Amino acid sequence: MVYCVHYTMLWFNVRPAYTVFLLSGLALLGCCEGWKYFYSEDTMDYDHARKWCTENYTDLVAIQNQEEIEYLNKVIPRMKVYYWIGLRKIDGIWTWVGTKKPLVKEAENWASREPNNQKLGEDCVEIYIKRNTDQGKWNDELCTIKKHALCYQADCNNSSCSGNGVCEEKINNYTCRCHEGFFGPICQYTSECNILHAPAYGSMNCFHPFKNFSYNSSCDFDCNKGFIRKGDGTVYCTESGKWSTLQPECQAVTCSILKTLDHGTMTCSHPFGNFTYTTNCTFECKEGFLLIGNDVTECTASGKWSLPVPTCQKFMTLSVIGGTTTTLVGSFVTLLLLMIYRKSKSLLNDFVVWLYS
Ligand SMILES: [Ca+2]
Repeated sequence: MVYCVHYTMLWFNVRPAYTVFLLSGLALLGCCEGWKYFYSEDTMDYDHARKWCTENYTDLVAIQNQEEIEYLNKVIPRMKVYYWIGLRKIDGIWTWVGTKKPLVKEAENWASREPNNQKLGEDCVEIYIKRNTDQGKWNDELCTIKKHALCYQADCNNSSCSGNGVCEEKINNYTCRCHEGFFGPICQYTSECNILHAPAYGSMNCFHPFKNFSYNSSCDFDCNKGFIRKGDGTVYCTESGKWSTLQPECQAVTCSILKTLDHGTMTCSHPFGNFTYTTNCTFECKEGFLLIGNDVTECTASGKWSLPVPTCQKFMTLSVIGGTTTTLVGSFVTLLLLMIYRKSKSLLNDFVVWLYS
């Protein structure tokens, strides 16, 4: 709670017909201008008094507590007639005209033997300012009787609490009840989280409802083709100024680990880690062995190898009937077949496999 404990009195001529005075609060924390009271020099019936207040200020005063009553009795001058306040009987119930809320028992401040409805139809309420007795107390009166209007001007508006809190009127002051995630005298500050960046091999898309990387900011993360997100896809900046969870990472998709060939070699490049996305492996067979299949394969974004791993087959010896052994060099046969089937590599492979099986 912040209350202004000092005030100054300033005189203003708002309109030629009326001189009003302004109680300007010296706000603690230097944040607030103060809740101001005004009264009319002229007297008027209740309806005109309310009209005058609502046209020039906010409304007839709505008494909130005993402190306000004491304050008004202290600073408002005594007049021949007293002042209308924002309380009147509506459908038989004493009601604050500004809020339409009924007067609760605890807030009653009637003068002794009031409300007495003495003149019948005493449906409006005046406040005794600086009366010899019952100072600051209320009396029900005929609404048609002319009295001074006692108005207030609220300070709370949409920007009072930076749009981030509930403004509560106080005497000569207002206070802000800040929404979650905001703080400061007028809720001008918000919790801030550390700045995030797009992950390696991924992207980040953030939404900042208030301020960059502050309370309620949210960031979505995606990973490039061939990478998998490790962690939540969305993180939020919380009230405490910390992210809801750790920023996710993008890890390369993995393929099965390949082994080097029997009777051959395998040479691999691993741009993003062993046997992961875009790993490229080349195969060769030792001398005297023929490579059956494709000599290159690559780890794809789906986690599968682009082509099966080849094998190395030894060149074979063919036996000829009659005990004479003639060795045909496998490479010669292969060269011949290559010439015949050069346009159909798979057929060639099948044939070679059949030949040596
Ligand atoms: Ca009365």
